[in-house]
Amino acid sequence: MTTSTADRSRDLSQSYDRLSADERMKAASDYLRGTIADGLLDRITGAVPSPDDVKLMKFHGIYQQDDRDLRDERRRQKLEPAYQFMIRVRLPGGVCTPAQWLKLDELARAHGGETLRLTTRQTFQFHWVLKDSLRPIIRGLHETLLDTVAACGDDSRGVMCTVDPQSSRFHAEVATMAKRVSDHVIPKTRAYHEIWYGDERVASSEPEEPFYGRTYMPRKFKIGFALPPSNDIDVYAQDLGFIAIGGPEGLEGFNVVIGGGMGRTDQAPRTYPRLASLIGFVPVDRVVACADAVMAVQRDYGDRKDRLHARFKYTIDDKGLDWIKAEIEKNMGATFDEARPFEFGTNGDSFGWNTTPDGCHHRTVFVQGGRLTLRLLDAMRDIARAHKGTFRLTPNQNLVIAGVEEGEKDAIESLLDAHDLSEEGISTLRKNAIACVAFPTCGLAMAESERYLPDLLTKIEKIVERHGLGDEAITVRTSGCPNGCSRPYIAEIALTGRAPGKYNLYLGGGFHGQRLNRMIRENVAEPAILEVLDDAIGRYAREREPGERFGDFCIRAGIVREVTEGRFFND
Ligand code: SRM
Ligand code: SF4
Repeated sequence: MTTSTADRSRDLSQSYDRLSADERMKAASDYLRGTIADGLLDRITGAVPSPDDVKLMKFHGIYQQDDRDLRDERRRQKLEPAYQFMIRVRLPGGVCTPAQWLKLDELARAHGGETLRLTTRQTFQFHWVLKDSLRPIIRGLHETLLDTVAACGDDSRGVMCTVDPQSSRFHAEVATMAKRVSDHVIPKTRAYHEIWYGDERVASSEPEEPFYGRTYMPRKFKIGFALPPSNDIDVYAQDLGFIAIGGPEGLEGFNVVIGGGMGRTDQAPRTYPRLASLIGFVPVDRVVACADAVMAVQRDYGDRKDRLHARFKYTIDDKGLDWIKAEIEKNMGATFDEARPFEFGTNGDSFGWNTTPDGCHHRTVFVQGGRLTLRLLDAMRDIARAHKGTFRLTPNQNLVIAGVEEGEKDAIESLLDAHDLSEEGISTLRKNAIACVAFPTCGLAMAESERYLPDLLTKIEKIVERHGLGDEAITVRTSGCPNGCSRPYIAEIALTGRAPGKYNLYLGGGFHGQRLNRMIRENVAEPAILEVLDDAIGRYAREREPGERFGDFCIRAGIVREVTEGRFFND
């Protein structure tokens, strides 16, 4: 990766007093080793005792959590919290093989509370993992060439890629590109191999992290590849997004968008969600160099003193888009071409069977809230034993049984029937709704999300039905706090948690993720939410124009004001 720019992150790490505590911790961590290996041996606690190691483990894809349903009771009993861990797998483009699926299944049954979670960035999470199970899981994953490196932490996270098999004839090329970029931006430290696989440390005169240096990125950095007309990955929510552009001869290159991000903090008005800005076009052979160049700008100029202000979106707004673009071009050694025309149609998934020109069949399976319960695990285990293609995880937390050959289709269909896996009777509203995890595992949750969404949808479905709207496609997303892990600020209807049972309500996002929504009610309970929705959906049923989307209607009818700047502040 690029080392041509002065590595300001390494310069800065010399003057510790100018850096935030997290930057100092990273710099002193010996390239993410810290004392994690010792902490795993501590028998006194179910936690990893050093708070610095807890942070460093995120770079290894591991979060220390505790069961929040039990927190108060355990406090009363003077017991330590019910510590457990979440492990996130690195899975570029959300693709895995049946053998990998079977291993994930086996590990989830043995060590992960008999459940797996499909995430909004197309990967698997294990929850409910005890300290002693961390190594068995990571070594088990290694057996099928999976790992959890940089699934969290201040680095480039899992690279996303459109899954919709019908979205484009360039799908395979773009998926390969996503994997290439993911492999390229992965941290190079051997700490992971030493701690989790037990590899010996090998002395080397080579720099351990030629790109990242000792302090890695100022904050998480997210990359995604979209294939119009599908914007399932929500490209405008990525720090760096590539939008595939094809021509008569094949895939020509990508439009590049930068500076997307959802996270905001209710009490910090200077934080805001932002849509990524389009800066130009790069040909296929310049994609890796472009990723390098963009990341180098954020590495060198991102805020390393204030983590609330450290995402790339703030660097861009502080320095100016033109300045940032010029720096990227300098790093890349080339200028961007003018962006090419493209059009998105939806950010949802296409359910049922789809067939691609290569004759392969693909079946999208609905997974409510991304949660693979034991019933779904049983079904998918049987399917994985019979399936010869791949599985693809969608950014809407659903699942595609992909690459099914003609001769295999009946067998898969019979297994789906045998396990009663059918989308019949499930509304379009429900099939494309997203909920973040929230309680009981997420340490930052303020309100329920995954456990609340099914009931909330039932109530919204009733409103939609009462107003005679039929099976309407309206995007609904809930997050248990304003961090926005379900990408709520681009949904047509969104709730973000404020306190148990209380949410901010947002309306007016773009149907294919192209426009931010706006808050219409702050810190309200369900009756107030349903009242607003009843009114807005009722008006939509009566006053909408042909083909008009609910989010667009909310703007046109003046229910909320349009967000025109590509970002909104707390107002
Ligand atoms: Fe997220 C933190 C779950 C996608 C923005 N997110 C967390 C943590 C790790 C809580 C924590 O820091 O202790 C959550 C773990 C909960 C649990 O128990 O599993 C968590 N985020 C998730 C997942 C699992 C939600 C889901 O239900 O699928 C998603 C995992 C994605 C993955 O596979 O890598 C997930 N998180 C997102 C997204 C969506 C995306 O990237 O497309 C966002 C918004 C986009 C963005 O980054 O701006 C997102 N998560 C955050 C933030 C706010 C970041 C910010 O800039 O302010 C936090 C908090 C933080 O980083 O400080 C956070
Ligand atoms: Fe947790 Fe908040 Fe993310 Fe939901 S949005 S998973 S509550 S950090």
